[in-house]
Amino acid sequence: MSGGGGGGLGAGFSYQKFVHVALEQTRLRTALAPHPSQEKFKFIKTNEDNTVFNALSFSASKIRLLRSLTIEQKNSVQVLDFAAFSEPEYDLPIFCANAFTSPTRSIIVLDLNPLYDTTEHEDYRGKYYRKLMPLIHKYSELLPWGGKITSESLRFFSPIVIWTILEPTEANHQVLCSAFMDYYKAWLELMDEAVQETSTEKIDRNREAQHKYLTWRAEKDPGYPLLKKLIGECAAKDLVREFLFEGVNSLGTKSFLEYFPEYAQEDGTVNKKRSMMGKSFESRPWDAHGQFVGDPGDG
Ligand code: BLA
Repeated sequence: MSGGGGGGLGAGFSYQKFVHVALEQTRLRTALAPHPSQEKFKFIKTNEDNTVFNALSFSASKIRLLRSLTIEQKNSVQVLDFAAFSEPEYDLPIFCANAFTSPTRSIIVLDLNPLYDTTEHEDYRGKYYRKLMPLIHKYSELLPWGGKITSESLRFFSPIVIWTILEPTEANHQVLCSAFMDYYKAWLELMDEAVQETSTEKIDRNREAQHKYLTWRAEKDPGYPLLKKLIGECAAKDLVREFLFEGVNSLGTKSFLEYFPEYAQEDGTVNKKRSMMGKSFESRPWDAHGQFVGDPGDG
């Protein structure tokens, strides 16, 4: 597992290990069954022969979808996209680990993305994040805030989000691996403790919140241009809608513009821009208690 020349990791490491360990941990707590999307996406053909895709998806009693995608390009790009979505009977956060590593830098988002915006829904913040705040205190120095970010992303992030840009060194990789496991174990713990909701109204609300999240990411994920380049537009669209954000076609019927009307253009189509608000938040916009203190104009 040693890095390539000069400590750069573009060549010598793999996110596959993260996936293996996470699946091992999951199996200690619940029985995983292959998800229907698994068959179709097991073998993904790429336009470049030095590139390997690995896609896995499962479900379990409380887990609607647990899926991972890694992309490995010899001596250059390494990608991890690992996420877990609960059944709508639970209002569990969405586990989200995304890493894009090139020979010069790693762009990382690691979070338990809230199903409900934690600034608007203080009860939700209290329920899940109050006791998780030590996690961000543990890592905020080694994995510092990555600087200005697409402002729309903030509403999908929690007060413990790790958003960082790192030099891809062996040491940073070790820290990231440790943070990934800490965050994932925290999610598994919440999953274990989660009690099934019985009110139809609340279940419907959870389902719609998850659908809104899936709708956002299926339309605006920053990884999409690279996927398009590697496997072509059609296959990339399929991968996004039927694998990575599976559920976008089935959990709800609202369209992207119904959830995010600010993206509507005069002719009724969706604005292709990734962001209407632009980038902001120069520094971490939550205080030590997870209270939002951000000012978009702070930088
Ligand atoms: C960049 N990826 C980014 C950035 C973020 C994320 C925050 C920085 C640019 C920005 O401000 O948007 C990730 N953003 C997220 C995530 C959420 C979000 C996870 O809002 C969740 C709500 N990244 C991947 C994958 C690929 C990838 C799978 O996770 C490729 C297949 C690539 N991400 C990628 C690339 C960039 C990037 C190439 C730099 C280009 C850019 O900034 O658009």
